[in-house]
Amino acid sequence: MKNFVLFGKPGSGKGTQAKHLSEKYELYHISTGDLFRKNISQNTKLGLLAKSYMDKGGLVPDEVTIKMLENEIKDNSKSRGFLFDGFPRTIDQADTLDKYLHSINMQINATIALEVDEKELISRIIDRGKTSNRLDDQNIEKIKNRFNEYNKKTSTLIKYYKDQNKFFPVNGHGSVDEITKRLFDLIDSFNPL
Ligand code: B4P
Repeated sequence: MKNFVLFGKPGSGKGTQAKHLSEKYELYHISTGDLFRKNISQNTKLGLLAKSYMDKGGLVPDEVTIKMLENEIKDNSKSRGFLFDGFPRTIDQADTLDKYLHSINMQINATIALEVDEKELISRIIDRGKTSNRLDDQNIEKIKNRFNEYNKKTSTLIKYYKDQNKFFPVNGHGSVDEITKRLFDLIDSFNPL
């Protein structure tokens, strides 16, 4: 079983590329952002809580996010592997994920980071905001807050995974197809799945 983390700043294309990767390598795709948005659309208690953070561009608290993630892994334990999209986003989330996977004889095999500069990210997010109805996409201050959250809480994961020799950066500029090909080439260069 192989498990990958898709890593990158807000809007770097994690969700976009996760669809292609999970299809080709038959990985179960877990997007914490999508799970929160599903809960919001169903007006659950978790959704209401998540919304109060997401709408401002902040991260949802770790204890809530980690519990939801563990349940999702348990419910899909027969999968060929997992593709974690947007998780982990803090050192606590990464530590808990490592310990949890270890307890069920699994591990993260690679963290693949999409690298895109902030000017391009702002333009992608504002563009999506015209149709997405996502409040966190529509306002430059909220978008900047998402970058601040990334810089304060998430970017330290680069060292965390580098120290484990599991960090693989990929150029995230270009067309969706070009980036997908770069990701396929990288994953195919690992030991056979
Ligand atoms: P996420 O749902 O993870 O979303 P994201 O960071 O905005 O975007 P992603 O990188 O997936 O980009 P996408 O493919 O959509 O997070 C949203 C919020 O949820 C967070 O801010 C936080 O509040 C909360 N949250 C989620 N996980 C959490 C966690 N673990 N802990 C705490 N809180 C958590 O692409 C963006 C846009 O660019 C799209 O419109 C796409 O079409 C376009 N695009 C993609 N690739 C492109 C390309 N090559 N060229 C041009 N446009 C492209």
